[in-house]
Amino acid sequence: MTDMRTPVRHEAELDQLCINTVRFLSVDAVQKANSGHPGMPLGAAPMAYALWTRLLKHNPRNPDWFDRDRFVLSAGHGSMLLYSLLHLTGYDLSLDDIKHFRQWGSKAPGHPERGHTPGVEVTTGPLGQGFANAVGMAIAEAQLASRYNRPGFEVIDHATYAIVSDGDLMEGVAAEAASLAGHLRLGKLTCLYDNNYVSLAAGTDITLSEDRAGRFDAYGWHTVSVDDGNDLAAIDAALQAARAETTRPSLILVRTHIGYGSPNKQDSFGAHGSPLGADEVRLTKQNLGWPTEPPFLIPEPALVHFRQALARGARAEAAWNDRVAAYADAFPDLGQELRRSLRGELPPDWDADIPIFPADVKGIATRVASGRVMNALARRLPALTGGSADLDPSTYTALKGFGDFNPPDDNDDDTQGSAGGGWSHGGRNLHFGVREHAMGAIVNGLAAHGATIPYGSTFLIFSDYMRPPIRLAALMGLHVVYVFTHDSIALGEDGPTHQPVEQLAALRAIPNLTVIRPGDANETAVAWRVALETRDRPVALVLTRQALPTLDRSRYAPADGLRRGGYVLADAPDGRPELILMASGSEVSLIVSASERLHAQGVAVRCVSMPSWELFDDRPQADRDAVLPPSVKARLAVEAGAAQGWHRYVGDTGDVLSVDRFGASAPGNEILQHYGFTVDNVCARAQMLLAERRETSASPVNSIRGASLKLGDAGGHKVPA
Ligand SMILES: Cc1ncc(C[n+]2csc(CCOP(=O)(O)OP(=O)(O)O)c2C)c(N)n1
Repeated sequence: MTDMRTPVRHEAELDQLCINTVRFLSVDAVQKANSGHPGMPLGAAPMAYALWTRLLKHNPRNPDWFDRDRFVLSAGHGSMLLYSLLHLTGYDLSLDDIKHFRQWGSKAPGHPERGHTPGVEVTTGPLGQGFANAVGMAIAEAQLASRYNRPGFEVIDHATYAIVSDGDLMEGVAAEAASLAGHLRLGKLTCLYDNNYVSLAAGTDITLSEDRAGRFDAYGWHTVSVDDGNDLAAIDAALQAARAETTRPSLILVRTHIGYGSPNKQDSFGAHGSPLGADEVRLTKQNLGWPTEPPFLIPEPALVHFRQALARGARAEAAWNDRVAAYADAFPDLGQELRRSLRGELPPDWDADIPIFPADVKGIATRVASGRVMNALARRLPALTGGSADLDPSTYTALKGFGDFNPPDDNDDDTQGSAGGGWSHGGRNLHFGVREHAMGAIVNGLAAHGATIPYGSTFLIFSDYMRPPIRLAALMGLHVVYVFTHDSIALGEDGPTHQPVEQLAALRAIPNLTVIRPGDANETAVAWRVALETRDRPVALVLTRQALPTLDRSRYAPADGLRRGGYVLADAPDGRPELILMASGSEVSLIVSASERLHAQGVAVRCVSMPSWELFDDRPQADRDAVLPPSVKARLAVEAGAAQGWHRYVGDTGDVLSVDRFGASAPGNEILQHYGFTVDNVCARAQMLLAERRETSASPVNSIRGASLKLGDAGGHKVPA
């Protein structure tokens, strides 16, 4: 048994002491919580120890130091492994937090959560996501290095590491991301694969028999195998080989044993997700020569060794600060730009080129307006970077002339699909290929990395393919922008497989995600402003394929009303409506036309644009009541999507013109007719509501029926403050 009081004499002895400290801190925490995953930390502790004490560039006193290496525990269920490393190396995570692992108020939650625990880069747990986040981080590093570094001034120079598990490699999102990472030649990305042949419910012999190294070789990765996960020298050598490899990402396949050291549970799925049990903890400690008491033992020599990270980290950060200062002297403009991007600030006048779209009855699609706005932003906003899942020509998301992110020596002859500006790791146009899921997770990695404002784009229907990372972006509060186009049955001929119905409702159900469906080109411009100013959560822009009239804002309320989520476009005389029509996106122009007809029929109608429920719900009650006065019960919402949720705004007595079945294959206009999205039908539904109101009550608002609606009159709208 290790004598904890005597100084360690040999380096190997100290290594072993440190590794076992990580192991049993993790095991004791899981045991005390009576919940968690002890098997993974027991097996993966040596590789984690080697990386964290010998290679990883980090400063525990400043987890936000920008040029730190990024570390992702993709196998988030092994969270105690990470918490042990964070505590031992000196991050602000106390032993008490670890003793309260998985308990209310502890900084050591069940799975690693970004923003909750200092030093946790990304929230992980849903397998595969962390792997793809790491790819995004490596892309961010490569892009920023290419933009900012100058000979002799390497201001951006860090690596990205991840520990990944069988489950990670089984998930499709990791396959997508790995394929892209290989193609992009992300040489500073290294994944350590905890290759233990056991997952949650069984050995992997019943689920996973492909040649993993061969698969990654085929993706264009550099692969190294370590036959014994306890062989530190072999792990070190593999890590060094990965570091020396600069043109391919590296996968180090480390043969480990889940639950290593546990006499009765090693190599069994029983060690995966349940505490070992008091008896087995004791037996495991005895087996590995560790004192059975006290729990949470941290031998002094181990702590001293781990805590060397503090001085090393402080030195590294200080050297970097000097480097950045010298850089800012040599390249003042770039230095200023870099510092601003690092702080996540928008440059002054970032929005100076955003176009104002002239009123136009024929109008343009909001996807086209979005494309113009993005390109107007790109020059002044270097942090803006992103792309689509092979749909740029349809989503209008290419930043023209701002380069394509690809290996520099690729694609010299074939410039198909290029946004212009050259192929390099400095390109701001990311080409995700047909990989929506990875795109979602990769943009999360870019946002978590910092100094970028990433966007990802596809058809709204395929937001379903990226729902898990959207949810995680919202959970992490990442500043990501989604550009979802082809937003309804109105997209037409592609038919029901491509026509979103329930996707808007599904996105709105995600907490902390702002969904904006602008009603015309000028609302689209404001939506982009909101998306860029909103730094603490993701924003989804939901845009049309088809052209929409650009409203004449001298006649209707300014598009800036979008900031309030819902605003009165045009009102009944004296602001006393008997009927409210509300709509988002493409249906706004429909209710505007219907309002004109109803007004001619003598109805006192208010027309409300509702581009964003989340922005609207954020307003004080009085503001919301000013838009939707509680006394007005006749309310009709019009949206070419599922009705779910609209009753919050139309109330029990209101109505929703919606799409609650699948779409159809036909030209968009025809489908809209068949589904009732016509002025005739909106007016008929509105009149029915009014008739019902008159039947059920002698409404005082009836007295203003017949007064004139001032649509078309600049003073006609009444916009709440
Ligand atoms: C997307 C997703 N599906 C399912 C789970 C539930 N789960 C947690 S760990 C795990 C498998 C664990 O196997 P492995 O990745 O090999 O980890 P190890 O058992 O080696 O710790 C599963 C299915 C999850 N966390 N994420």
